[in-house]
Amino acid sequence: MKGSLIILFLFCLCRQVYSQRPTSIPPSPYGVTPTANQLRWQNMEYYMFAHFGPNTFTGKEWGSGRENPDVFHPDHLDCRQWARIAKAAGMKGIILVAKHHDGFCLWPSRFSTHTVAYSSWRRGHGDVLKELSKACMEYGLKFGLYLSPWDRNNPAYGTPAYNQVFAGMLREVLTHYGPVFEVWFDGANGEGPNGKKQVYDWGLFDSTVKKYQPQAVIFNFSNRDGIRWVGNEHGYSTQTAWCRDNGFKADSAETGRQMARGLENGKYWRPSESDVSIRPGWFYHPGQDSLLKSVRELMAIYEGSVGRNSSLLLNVPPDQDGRISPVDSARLIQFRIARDQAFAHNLAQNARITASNIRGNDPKYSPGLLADGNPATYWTTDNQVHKAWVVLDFGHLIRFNTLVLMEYLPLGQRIRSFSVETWNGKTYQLLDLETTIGHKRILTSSEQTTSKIRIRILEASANPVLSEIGVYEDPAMK
Ligand code: FUL
Ligand code: CA
Repeated sequence: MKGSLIILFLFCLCRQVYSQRPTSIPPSPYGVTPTANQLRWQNMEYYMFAHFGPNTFTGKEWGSGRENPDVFHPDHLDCRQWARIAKAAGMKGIILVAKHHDGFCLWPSRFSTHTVAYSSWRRGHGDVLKELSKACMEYGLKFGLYLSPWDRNNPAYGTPAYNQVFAGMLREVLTHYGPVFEVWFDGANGEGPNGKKQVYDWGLFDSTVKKYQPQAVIFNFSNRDGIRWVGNEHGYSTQTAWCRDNGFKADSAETGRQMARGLENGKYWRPSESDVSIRPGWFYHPGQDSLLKSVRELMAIYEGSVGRNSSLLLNVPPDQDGRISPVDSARLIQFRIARDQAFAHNLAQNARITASNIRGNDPKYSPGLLADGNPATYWTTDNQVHKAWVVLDFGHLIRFNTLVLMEYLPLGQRIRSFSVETWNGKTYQLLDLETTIGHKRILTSSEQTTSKIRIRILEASANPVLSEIGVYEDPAMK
């Protein structure tokens, strides 16, 4: 009898120890997860697009491919100025349009006669990629490249030989200018000089990028290290936005909204990128100097892209001198100031944060880590707990109008719906009912006065893993 009691006691003890231990090991990843390249890219959030080429001088948006290379003469080209402005604007990199649909190469490609080498600009010795890649390095910015597969100049376009030409061009730009963080393939596929359309060899283009720049992410036609298009050129993602989709199909009939939204259980991790121009056109046209997006519009775009689990690729086209014009640079800096002011002081840092469940009761997963300013630390729950809440108790009344939430993506995107409530002294009142979070979610509201905020995770496909919460009072919205 005594012996069996001891055995029972030991059994209970083991069960206790066993049932507590597994929960404090980190959660397993859920579903498809990002690669290290994609994670690094998602953390960049905001970077510059630079459309520059013959169109800058001819006033066109789509060049014919028949322009005289001499039209390209940025007499005061200053790529360091671009980099200096991008840096001051808070951007993390610059993606240069190295070849647009007109086929003109901003580097001396040996696969074409429509290049800087055939222009009288700098007597044929100019190379924009060289200057910009160096400037980016100097200013600690990442360097990316846009290349249009559609080529209205190349005589081989429309024949299988062109795929080799394009792969050769890729090899040139990916081997001469240092590390490239993103390669941007424009999907446009029109007719070339012989009236034919090209059947693109995406597999070849994809493997060429991976061969020479294995750390690069690829927009938009790849399933490995892929980035998807957000489906519009206005800079807006949708409220529900998943990092996954079912991969690219060249003849996709997906609508813009479907592209922005992605798929909860898609086969590939392919987060979206939102490309938009600060001006009406992608290229610089002097007549558009008074038509720049306002700071208010840019803030709305930022919240609609970065704030909806996408990234913001903002086009700021250099002018005919080869410089970013003063109106554009002034607007970028005003936008930076507006963001700095909006996110100046995270009130969550002074709140006491509690949660309905803490994984294994382990301080490693404590809700306090939601306001430590470090996206690498997170709060999470026991495996079986998919619904949970966190409360931020400020101890006194605070005012806020902006809330930021971040999901810890190395473990996959899990949260399907959540609510935000404020304490009115007696009960919690619903402020917002939302769906996905992803890398970052920014929610704005009218000015709220409260002493407590409760965030409830209502549905998640696995235990929720949140890395940061921000509570702000944007003075511009008061
Ligand atoms: C489109 C192009 O046709 C535009 O000219 C621009 O480059 C934009 C970013 O992509 O497909
Ligand atoms: Ca954290």
